[in-house]
Amino acid sequence: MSQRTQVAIIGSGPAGLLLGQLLHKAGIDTIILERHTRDHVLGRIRAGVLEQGTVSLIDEAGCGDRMHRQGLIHHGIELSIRGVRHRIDFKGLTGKSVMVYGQTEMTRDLMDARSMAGAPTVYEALNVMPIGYDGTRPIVRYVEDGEPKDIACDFIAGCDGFHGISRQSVPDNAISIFERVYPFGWLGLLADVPPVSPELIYVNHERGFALCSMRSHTRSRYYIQCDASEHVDNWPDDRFWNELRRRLDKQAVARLVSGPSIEKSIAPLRSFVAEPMRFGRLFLAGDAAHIVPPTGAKGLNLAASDVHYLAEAFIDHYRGGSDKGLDHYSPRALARVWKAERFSWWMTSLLHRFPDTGPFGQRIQLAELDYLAGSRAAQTTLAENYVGLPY
Ligand code: RFL
Ligand code: PHB
Repeated sequence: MSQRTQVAIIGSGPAGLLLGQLLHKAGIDTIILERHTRDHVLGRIRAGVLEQGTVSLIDEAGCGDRMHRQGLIHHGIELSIRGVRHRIDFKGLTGKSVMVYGQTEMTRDLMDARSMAGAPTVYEALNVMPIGYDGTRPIVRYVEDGEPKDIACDFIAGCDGFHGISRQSVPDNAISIFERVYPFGWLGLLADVPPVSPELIYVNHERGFALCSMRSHTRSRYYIQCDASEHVDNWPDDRFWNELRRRLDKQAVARLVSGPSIEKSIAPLRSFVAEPMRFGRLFLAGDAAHIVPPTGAKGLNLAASDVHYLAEAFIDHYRGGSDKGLDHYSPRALARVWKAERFSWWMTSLLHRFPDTGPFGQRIQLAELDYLAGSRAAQTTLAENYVGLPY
């Protein structure tokens, strides 16, 4: 069976859904193809911190009501260094704040808005394949309920994440890959217990990095650095809570409320950029084109800034007939991507134990953290990047 749309979107993560909603608002037709079920997509526990730019885009997409009611505005973060906490005052240093609102909730809001708008999403779309994007008549081929189907379209948006088919469909000689894989992962635990502190605490500790985050006043998200080869089955809840306690400062240990996990998983850490982000009529956005280690809370926010540039480009194309935005999409997005890559790599290097950190490396980390704790200029640099560089 053959169908037609203006923009075929592969992937119904935050990038694909946000793009679909912004295009829908502008009267541009889309079909989203998603490999998994809706429940599977909503079951993934990932990012939790939204930059103001991301919040504005969600508003622009008409999906911000619940986020503004339930999201928590954070004006700063804390760094725990040798058991002493230092606050980075985002609001005071940059005039900006961030919003703590789970990716799962944002995804649900975008999915609900898409259903309300009657815009089509095909879940469990198998063997999805973007074809012919070098020419003028691209097609996306897939299998639904055992039936082969085609979508004819003007453009394809590859929003299918790091393991997606869009980037993989590009010939090796047309793409350059820049990558660093870190020798550790993050073991994350979600529990219905009140957060240990009103703001996030990023911990540098000799036993490894830890992060105290949250989803609400009653739901906490904690992470500890673990070996890349660790398996989550080796980490019963008690072992997790005990290890976390060993890395926290005394005051945090006294206030920490533990409880049964409702989710526990290990995420590998990687920096990755594919260049360019456009191949004829195929445009990559979000994790399909780049990955950052989660230390700077940038993954989801970068997906949003790509989508901002891409939606604007499609809207200009259809409204005004100008293709400037489409032509500039890749360099424009990559300029912001690389700055977030640098920041995420820097935060990761500053806060984690590496196998080769050694006593010298440890002293250098502590000197840099001491400098941060005492220098308004250094704090401003961190704050400006964390709250998000301008689009
Ligand atoms: P997503 O969210 O991966 O969505 C891609 C969607 O495409 C679908 N898909 C396909 N559909 C059809 N055909 C195919 N062949 C397909 N292949 C894949 C997938 O099922 C999925 O639904 O990418 P998107 O939209 O670019 O969004 C990016 C964000 O999800 C990502 O940057 C962040 O979640 C990264 N990230 C984190 N970022 C943070 O800022 N803070 C975090 O704490 C944080 N934790 C994480 C993370 C990413 C993780 N991953 C990717 C494993 C924890 C994990 C475990
Ligand atoms: C989270 O809440 O999941 C989270 C927050 C900040 C990060 C990474 C993850 O840097």
